[in-house]
Amino acid sequence: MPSSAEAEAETASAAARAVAGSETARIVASFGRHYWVRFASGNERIAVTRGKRSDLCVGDEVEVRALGADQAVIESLHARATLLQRSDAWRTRLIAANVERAAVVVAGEPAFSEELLMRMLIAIETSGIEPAIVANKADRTAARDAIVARIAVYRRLGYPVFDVSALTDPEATRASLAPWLAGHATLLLGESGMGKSTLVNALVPDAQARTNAISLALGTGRHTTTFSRLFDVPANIARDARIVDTPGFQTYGLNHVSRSQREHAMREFVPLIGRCRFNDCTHRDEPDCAIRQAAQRGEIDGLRYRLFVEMERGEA
Ligand SMILES: Nc1nc2c(ncn2[C@@H]2O[C@H](COP(=O)(O)OP(=O)(O)OP(=O)(O)O)[C@@H](O)[C@H]2O)c(=O)[nH]1
Ligand SMILES: [Mg+2]
Ligand SMILES: [Zn+2]
Repeated sequence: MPSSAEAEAETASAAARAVAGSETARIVASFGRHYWVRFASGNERIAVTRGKRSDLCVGDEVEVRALGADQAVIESLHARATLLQRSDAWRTRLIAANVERAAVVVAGEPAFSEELLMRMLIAIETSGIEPAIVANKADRTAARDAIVARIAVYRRLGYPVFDVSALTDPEATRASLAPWLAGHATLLLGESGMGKSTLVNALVPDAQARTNAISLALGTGRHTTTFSRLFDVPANIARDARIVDTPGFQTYGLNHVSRSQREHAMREFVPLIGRCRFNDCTHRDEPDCAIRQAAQRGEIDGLRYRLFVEMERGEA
């Protein structure tokens, strides 16, 4: 039951919206300052922001006001439950808002970068989003054998791992992922060529057609993933599920994440944090470093330890 204060606030904001003549919509694709929005009715259209505002992204809930038949303007943004970003020293990019889950898609061919996987998991976990790993292209058995030991490390750390072959066995892919997807908005992240769009095609049969329609309207290329887009997964595949496809990122900067957050997102580090001799230990070569010693003893994974220390050197 909402409290009366909440109910009043709800009524007040509904009234404000009614006065403004706007309608709530969700951003399902964005390209520059042009946004493809979907209303509760299922209607979709292009909307633009006022001024130079461009701090909106896929998944955002917005108020849209129609200006005649051809134009629509985004008037305001609703509060976000979650926001995933990436950032370097110069700028922060918004990836998606309001997703509850995010899966990093990896594969053996082309071989995924474990540093990028770590960076993405750190960003996901520090945004309060539930992570998972999709190990795609299981049909490429030799390439798969080469990554199986690395994937096992993440299973042991407690990440859900889905072994799938989105291209060659879409039916098993759907069966494997549907229970995890049901009831949530899920973002797919990962390097180019890992199979994110192929996964989306397995889960959303008309995804390609919808993407083509948006690409035509926005005037972008048709066949490569150049912008993120959100799809409803049909209810017969997963109940109440949405999925966001993203372009492959070659870098994933974590400038918006604090050093402490980065450390705490390394799950195996957590019980050791605070046990080093120095409070500001970099875990590189300080004496009595609990984390380096654990790596040397093989109690925590050596590669993840090395990649983290390397990453922090660049981040500092
Ligand atoms: N053998 C095999 N190939 C796959 C599988 N899934 C995807 N592929 C192929 O891998 C290539 C890349 O797949 P995409 O789905 O376009 O990859 P993506 O992650 O969306 O890539 P970007 O859009 O560039 O980020 C395509 O040639 C797919 O046909 C799979 O399960 N097995
Ligand atoms: Mg793609
Ligand atoms: Zn240390």
